[in-house]
Amino acid sequence: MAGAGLFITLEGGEGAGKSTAAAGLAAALRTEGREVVLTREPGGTKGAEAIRALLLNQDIPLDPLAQTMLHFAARMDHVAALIRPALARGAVVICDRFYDSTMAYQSYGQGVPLADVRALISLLGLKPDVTFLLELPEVEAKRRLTARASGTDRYEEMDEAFFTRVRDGFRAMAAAEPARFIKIDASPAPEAVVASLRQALRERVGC
Ligand code: Z5A
Repeated sequence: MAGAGLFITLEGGEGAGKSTAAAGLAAALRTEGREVVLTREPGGTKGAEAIRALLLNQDIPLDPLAQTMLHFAARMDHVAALIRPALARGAVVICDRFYDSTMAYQSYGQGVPLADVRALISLLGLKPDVTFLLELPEVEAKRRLTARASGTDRYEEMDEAFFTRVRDGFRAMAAAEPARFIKIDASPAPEAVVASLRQALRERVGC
């Protein structure tokens, strides 16, 4: 495990319900008396949130490798200032997206060589203990996002083929690392999805 705590990440396509499930899991664990740090990427610290604003702004063109470096610059600060200290004091850290999103979006989606992202991961030196991959049919994810009706960002502007590559990328990563990834059906109601996460966590790490 990462330090004395437990590092959990949630991954998947946009609208799969990651943020909702992460908040639900955090609430469940807090009820059981655990200290939980709930955070997200890109973001999580003041510096990383400033980088997030640049990364999601579709009016500022950025080369895919530059986006990759910015995602990792934000992540380095997030890990150093928030995640590592929390793990060191024994907290459960739940992070909405982490480096698997860079693999999926920048490598599988935008063509940045996987080896470049792997080199940055090794520089980071921190791996999640458990990664939940939330899977939801595209049509249902679109329905949820339309119902939410928020503004669009750089990545939401991409075409269908991009999102297919991202989805295939997540599946390939989950297949390559079955000891870390847990696939979750994200189509039931929010409470049922949280119950699946809680149960899977108990089975996988006994927590
Ligand atoms: N990105 C990247 O390219 N490289 C990287 O390294 C990283 C990220 C870290 C961040 O966008 C973008 O950055 C993201 C990838 C890229 N872009 N895309 N595409 P973000 O942080 O703004 O958004 P997101 O991560 O894609 O998440 P999201 O759009 O907020 O979706 P979500 O967190 O998976 O879903 P949600 O907010 O929990 O739920 C969406 C709606 O569905 C909402 O109205 C809920 O009330 C509803 N919902 C949730 N769960 C359910 C269930 N179970 N049933 C019914 N309705 C539900």
